[in-house]
Amino acid sequence: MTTAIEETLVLVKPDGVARNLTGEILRRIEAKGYSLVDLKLVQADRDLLAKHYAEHEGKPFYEPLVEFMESGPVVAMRIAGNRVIEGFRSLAGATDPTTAAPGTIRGDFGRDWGLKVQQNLVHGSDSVESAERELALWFA
Ligand code: RTP
Ligand code: MG
Repeated sequence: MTTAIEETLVLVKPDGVARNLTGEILRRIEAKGYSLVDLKLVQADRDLLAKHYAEHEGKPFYEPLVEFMESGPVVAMRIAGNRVIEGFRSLAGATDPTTAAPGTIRGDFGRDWGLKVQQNLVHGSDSVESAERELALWFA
């Protein structure tokens, strides 16, 4: 496996911040050996979220997702490491917390009681191109 030092955008979504899981999520990222490069607490506005989620515009879950993401502060992190883009997504687990594997952030802390799938604690960029685009948005 070739070495590829990358940077990715991790967001602790409003549910993760409200449930005091920011420290636990960062602990898992650091325990894996990834480095924290930058971090901030952000109350995202619609303009930022519309740009961030542009690829999902028009999908049925788009509006509830944006409403949820603006419902409270998020923690934005710039994280660096070898193959960190794919690596963080495997730490996060499957999108739906009810099917995410135990041992993953969503599998261990995601709740299913009446919550919507968008409340899945974290976001991680899904490609080198997305990471560059999203980091430029959140850390302008
Ligand atoms: P993320 O972008 O947050 O890291 O998550 P992901 O790649 O696993 O999921 P993606 O397909 O990019 O969807 C973005 C976020 O939209 C919400 N979602 N809701 N069917 C639904 O109701 C649905 N599908 C997706 C989730 O919050 C997901 O993380
Ligand atoms: Mg995604």
